[in-house]
Amino acid sequence: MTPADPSASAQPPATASFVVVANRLPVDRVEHPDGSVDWRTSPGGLVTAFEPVMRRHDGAWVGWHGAPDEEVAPFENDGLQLVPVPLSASEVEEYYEGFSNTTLWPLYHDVIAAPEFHREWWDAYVVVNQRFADATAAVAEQGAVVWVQDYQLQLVPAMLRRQRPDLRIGFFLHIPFPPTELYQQLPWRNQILEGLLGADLVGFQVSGGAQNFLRLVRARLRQETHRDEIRAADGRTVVARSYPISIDTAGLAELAAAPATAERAAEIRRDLGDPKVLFLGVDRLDYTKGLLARLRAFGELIDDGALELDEVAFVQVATPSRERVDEYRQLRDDMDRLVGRINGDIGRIGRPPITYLHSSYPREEMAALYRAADVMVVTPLRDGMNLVAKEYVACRQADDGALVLSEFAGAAKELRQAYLVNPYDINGMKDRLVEAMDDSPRNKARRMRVMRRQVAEHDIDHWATTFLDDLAQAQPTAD
Ligand code: ADQ
Repeated sequence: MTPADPSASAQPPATASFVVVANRLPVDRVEHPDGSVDWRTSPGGLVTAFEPVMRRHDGAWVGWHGAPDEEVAPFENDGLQLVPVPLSASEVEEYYEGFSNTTLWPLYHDVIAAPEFHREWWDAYVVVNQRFADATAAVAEQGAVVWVQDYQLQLVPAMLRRQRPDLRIGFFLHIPFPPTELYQQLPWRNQILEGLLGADLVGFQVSGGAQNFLRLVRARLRQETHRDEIRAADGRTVVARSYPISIDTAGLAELAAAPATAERAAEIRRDLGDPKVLFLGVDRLDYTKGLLARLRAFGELIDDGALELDEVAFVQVATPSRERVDEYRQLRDDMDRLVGRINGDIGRIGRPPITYLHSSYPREEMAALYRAADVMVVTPLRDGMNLVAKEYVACRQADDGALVLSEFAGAAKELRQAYLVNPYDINGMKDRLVEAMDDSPRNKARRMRVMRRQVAEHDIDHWATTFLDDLAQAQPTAD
């Protein structure tokens, strides 16, 4: 590996009393024409959530910086201590694209795509998890609080505890934790459960995930549980509980209310030919998001005459992701074909029914899109939470607009007043889209008001604070 010199000048942190551990650091590298390297904080919920805590304590963030085969020394960016963990190109393939995204991701999302099990991917997963644990152990001071994030790092809690029994360790899973029958397919099912049990507190998006985990711990590891508590083999108590993640509601609402956002929203509608009803989808291009069925339902509604081509438009934003994984390339081709067919078959000059966009947008543009849309369509086949649904709600200060939401998104547990759909039922989805569009303004306002209150009261800060408060209550750590 070649060393890269980060532009930041700060000294690496010797110790930190609060450490976030995630696959990726919250920064992207920017290379200037003169060859110098800079880092830009990547916008995202997690940075927003952790920043205040990291600033209050001597916080550090441990994660991969995004480029393979390269060592980067710890550095400071925007006041955050960042500790890069190196990955070789073959580790990116085997640990990240392989075990994380081709084994665990589909397995944890109801095996919508078939998970692949390869022993060498597992080996890489173990090696990389150990490296993350080592880097964390080196940066955490005595008795520090460590918060490990997501499915790429499920072995880190136990690896870390072995080296550092003095730490308070929390783990949060951003994706669903699968039903026991599916989970048991995993050849390394016990190792992962044991890895997670290294934490004092294991957090899930919804209570169903915590229940699945508790059942597996009882059945597979024969450990006693009482409500949400597990008596671990070493005598510790581990708590498994749900903490539904959320968004920076106030920040987004403020942005949505800005006059410039309103103007941009009006401009978007004008550019689309001023449709009477604008449908919007915003997703990563991922097979879990239910993109194909949703667009098929919309196309059929026009075909059936239930929607008038001249009166409606569908904007689907789908940012490509994980493009080196086969299933994702396949989905991209399938989407190209489907959108092409629908637009080709039923569109007219100046009236393509679907506007399909791959771009990534700044927050301002996202807020304008949410403000412009009459019906937000969020129809994943399975989703840990789905922040897009919450973002849309946060932007609807006039309590207008309608959210069509899959029952299989974690967000459906909180946003009960959405127009809920089973995304596998295309006819049902068609009915719900029409209902959401045609419902009276009064009904829409009633639904939106309740959802907006929910998202205002349960924002990202509430999520982080609740988790960390519960972690602080965890049994006292060893000296
Ligand atoms: P994701 O699967 O990535 O997250 P989601 O929760 O919807 O899904 O978050 C996507 C985020 O990316 C949203 O904040 C959205 O605004 C943003 N985004 C999407 N497309 C964009 C674009 N083109 N330009 C700019 N921003 C865009 C995983 C889990 C989810 C869980 C989250 C958080 O799969 O279930 O909600 O983590 O825990």
